[in-house]
Amino acid sequence: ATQTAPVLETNLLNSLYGEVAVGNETLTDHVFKDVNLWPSAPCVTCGTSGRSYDYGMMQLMIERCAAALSGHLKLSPGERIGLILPNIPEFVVLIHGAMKAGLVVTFANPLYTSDEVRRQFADCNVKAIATIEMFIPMASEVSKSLKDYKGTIWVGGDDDKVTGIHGLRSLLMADHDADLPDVDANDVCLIPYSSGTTGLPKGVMLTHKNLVSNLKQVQTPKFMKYDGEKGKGDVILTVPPFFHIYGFNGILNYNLILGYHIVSLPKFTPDDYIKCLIEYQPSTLFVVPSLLTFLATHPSVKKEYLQSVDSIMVGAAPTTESMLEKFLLKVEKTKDQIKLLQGYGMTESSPVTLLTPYIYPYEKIGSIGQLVPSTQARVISLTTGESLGPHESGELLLRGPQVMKGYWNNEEATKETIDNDGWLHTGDIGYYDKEHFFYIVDRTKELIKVKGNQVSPTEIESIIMEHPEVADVAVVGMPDALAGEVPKAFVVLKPDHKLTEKQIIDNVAQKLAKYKHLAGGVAFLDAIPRNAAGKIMHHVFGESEKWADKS
Ligand code: 4UV
Repeated sequence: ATQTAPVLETNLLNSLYGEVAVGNETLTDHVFKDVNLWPSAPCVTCGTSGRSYDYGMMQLMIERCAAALSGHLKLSPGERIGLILPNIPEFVVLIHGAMKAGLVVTFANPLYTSDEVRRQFADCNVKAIATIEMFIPMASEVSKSLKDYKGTIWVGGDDDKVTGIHGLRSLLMADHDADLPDVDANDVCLIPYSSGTTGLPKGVMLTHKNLVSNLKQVQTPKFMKYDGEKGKGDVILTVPPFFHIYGFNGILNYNLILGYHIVSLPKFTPDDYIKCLIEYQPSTLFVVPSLLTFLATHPSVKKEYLQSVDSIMVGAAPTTESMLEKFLLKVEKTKDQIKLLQGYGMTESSPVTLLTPYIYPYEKIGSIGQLVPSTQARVISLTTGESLGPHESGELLLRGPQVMKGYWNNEEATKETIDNDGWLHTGDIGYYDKEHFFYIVDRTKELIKVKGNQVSPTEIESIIMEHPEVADVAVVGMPDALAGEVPKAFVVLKPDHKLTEKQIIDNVAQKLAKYKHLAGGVAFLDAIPRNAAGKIMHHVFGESEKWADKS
């Protein structure tokens, strides 16, 4: 073992930006640490309704929410609360109020069907749900399968309107007798769901320390607009959901720390987005690649609307260099006038591991960036497992204090993802250059990314397998100009069965959120390629004509 160690140390990359101290602050304390310096600055605004709170009011509501969850709903530290909320200002009240009360939050996409929400909330044993009026019936239905359920919170409602439901307004107005706990920074505070490299979505256990470390890592002057200075009052416009790790920690918490005005849309429409560009004059846009494509190609986006914008942050799925350049051409800006920044992350790493510096050489455009402080990387050969040198592609491995504690109730998946030396196996294929800029070129994992959203092939495959006529199935991501990828099903039917493409598509559509629908269609095959262990070789589909549609 001593002989191989030096070999392993070769091609082990450390961040060029040093280390950050991992403290003992809780996430909410860290995020709102400087709030007293700018209490009357606008904090979060709903870009659709205009509803807005300043920092002082936000802090007050968070404290009152924590007291209500603990004192009125009787939720105890460590218990889980599920949020089914779009990007609205009250999202911040609920999530930080819950964390202040020592609760563990899990969030679901409001577009989910009740089956999807139930699966997630039952898996981590949710005791209370907070949602908006539209989804109260879904919350009530889901709550029937939850043990020792303590109550539903109606964000935007009053107590007396629906019996048995707690209106958030009433909760915040009343005084509650609560003894808030001392929260330990090593405690888990967030369980987002991710399918990781394989299988169904799993709960990702993130501690205060994981999330705070990551916020400290990205608050490194080189990666920041004002070299680390806060309180400049910039306006940011953001669409990525707060119920995904990019939207929550990478965007929301990061910009709250800086005292920025966060304008967000609960639901993206081109008209609302353009209205926000004109009305709020944001300096920074946080996007996923499909939104960048919209900005670069949609006829209704005029260059005048982007006059206030000086930087755009893009992440969560692959971005092409040509799309970044197309965008600059469309808005007639130079790379100095609008900085195109890219970040790479995973739910399992809180999320940021790589980021482009605020100022970086133009020839590196398309790179996912450099390692943030306290983060190490290796790129390993897919065949030999050895660590590779510059410009050699292999699987990207990452290590740092932002890496999750593990998957919830799933030691096996944890062991498959984080090895004994603490390396997170990303399932992404990439390389680095001599200046330690990284590039993603492919993926070994099964995950499909539709407009930055995770889609687990296994989840769709198991629904298709429910048809008694289906003998075998594989779901694969197919390239799509706008969404990046869309799911397509390859199906083997039992002899003489006549199940149609439409029947398969409709059944998936009934059970899963829209972005998981089979937009890539269905193809019928004679056999699904599987390896010796019986695992579907998802990767083969993209490569070979032999799997082409035979229907
Ligand atoms: O688990 P997840 O859904 O997590 C994310 C998190 C994304 C980011 C990106 C930039 C940030 O600054 C930030 O705060 C959060 O998407 O999916 C993880 C997988 O998404 C792909 C890759 O396959 C990951 O394993 N992915 C994420 N970012 C990029 C990407 C990227 N920049 N380029 C290519 N693929």
